[in-house]
Amino acid sequence: MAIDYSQLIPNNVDLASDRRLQRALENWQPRFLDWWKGMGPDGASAFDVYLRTAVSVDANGWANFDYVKMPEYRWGIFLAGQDPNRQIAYGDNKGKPAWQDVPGELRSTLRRLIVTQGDTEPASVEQQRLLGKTAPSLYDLRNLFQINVEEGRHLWAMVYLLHAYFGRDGREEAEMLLERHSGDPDKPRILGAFNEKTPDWLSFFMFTYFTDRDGKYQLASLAESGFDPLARSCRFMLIEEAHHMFVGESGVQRIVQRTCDLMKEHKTDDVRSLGAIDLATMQKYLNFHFSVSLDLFGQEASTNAANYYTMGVKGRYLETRIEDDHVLTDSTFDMDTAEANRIVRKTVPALSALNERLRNDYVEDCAKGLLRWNKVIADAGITFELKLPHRAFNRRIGAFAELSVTPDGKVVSEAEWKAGESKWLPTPEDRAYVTSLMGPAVVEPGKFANWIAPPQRGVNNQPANFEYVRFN
Ligand code: BYC
Repeated sequence: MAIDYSQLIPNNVDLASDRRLQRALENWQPRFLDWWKGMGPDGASAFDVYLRTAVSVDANGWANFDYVKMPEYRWGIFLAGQDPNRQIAYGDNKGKPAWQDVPGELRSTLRRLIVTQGDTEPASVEQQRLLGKTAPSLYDLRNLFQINVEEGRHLWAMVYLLHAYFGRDGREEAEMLLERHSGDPDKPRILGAFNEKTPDWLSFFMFTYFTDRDGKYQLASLAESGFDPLARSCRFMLIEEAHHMFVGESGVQRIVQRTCDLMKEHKTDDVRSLGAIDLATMQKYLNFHFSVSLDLFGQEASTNAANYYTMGVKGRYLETRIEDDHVLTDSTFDMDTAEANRIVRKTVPALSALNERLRNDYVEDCAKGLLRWNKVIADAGITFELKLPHRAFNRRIGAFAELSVTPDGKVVSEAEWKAGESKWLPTPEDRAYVTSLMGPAVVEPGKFANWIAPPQRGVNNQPANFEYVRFN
């Protein structure tokens, strides 16, 4: 169904036919806008930004570019097309028609998953609120704002589900999504990584590479949900998510490129003296963002995850392409876990290991970007390799939280770990150095901050000196 842009809330769910729901969402809309003005990109309301807005959910329609003032961006409700014959692909309900409404017994489970997903979206906008002040170029500023408005829309996607399918509880949860705030000691966001700071652009690119990629895997699992409106919402969100990860991957790559260029040109490892970010510091930021993002997958052994699967609420990554019985009651899974202060390999029931399985898919995907970054380093003739730390390193959630593990996977005493920490994770000094590079935003079209290389290509094939943001 085409998106109806004549409505106050653009949508492709025929909102006009349900007056109650329409009114409830129109009531939430000004609250969302207040939140955006208070917690969204700081001081950027009057800017004209070259943004992509979806005008339909099909291949031709979701990438429509024009200048928009962000508070006027048409946040709306867009679900991917419906397959009327869709069946639940796994668990006890395998083969039954997908649910168009929420089964009573799954109400609180589904609500909780939707709230957890929804909570991350505004959280990331809050985390990135101040980054516009130090953007390394107009190109990067525009990408930041594109991500921010789309995370806002992803919040809309979950709020629509809460309002449409969860009655009064859903409406209350939708209010709470605007009341919790990233890092707020009294009302923090639900998941750990979303209460961390994103104070500089190296953190931003690492976040969009590693943490948005958790988004990809969680959304892909929820896109397999038996609850069809959730599955269709997530399928459309995934299309937008791809750009966010591209911004992260290409952003880190451009920093690596600039650093390598300077190392070669000046025949030195000391790029800090040249105002760039050394590779060792990048490795520390990588270690931090990867480990924090691994925590987002939950416990290795999880009865929650087993129940979600068995009930048909949350599937595996690309569930329908996997060749097995899709019930998993007789299957096992091999994974690392912690026992008696050691990392041990165990064979466990596959159902209880679904979080870990998804984490495996994620880790494999994360490694691909490192291959590209390392190619830049190798092509420059520099002997250095960025590495993913061991998955037990620096964990707060799951079996490894109780162990002290080095990035190469060695279990050490707490004292040894503390002694090594400054080599593995960004120190206050490293953070202060990176922050010191974040000068006032570079606003001249085609110009870039000293510590990052230009992109290979412009947005929507625009030329290098394109004016992506007009400040007015
Ligand atoms: N922090 O059985 P477990 C994105 C809790 S990112 C705090 O493993 P489960 C985005 C857990 O709640 C994607 N608490 O739990 C990216 C549970 O509590 P109870 C976001 C945690 O449910 C960038 C207990 O520990 N989407 O979209 O299997 C920018 C037992 O754990 C954490 C989703 O996460 C944690 N990290 O797994 C913008 C999808 N981990 O029951 C956006 C929806 C676990 O004991 N969420 N706990 O009170 C889920 O599927 C699940 O909630 C989780 C947790 C995978 C997160």
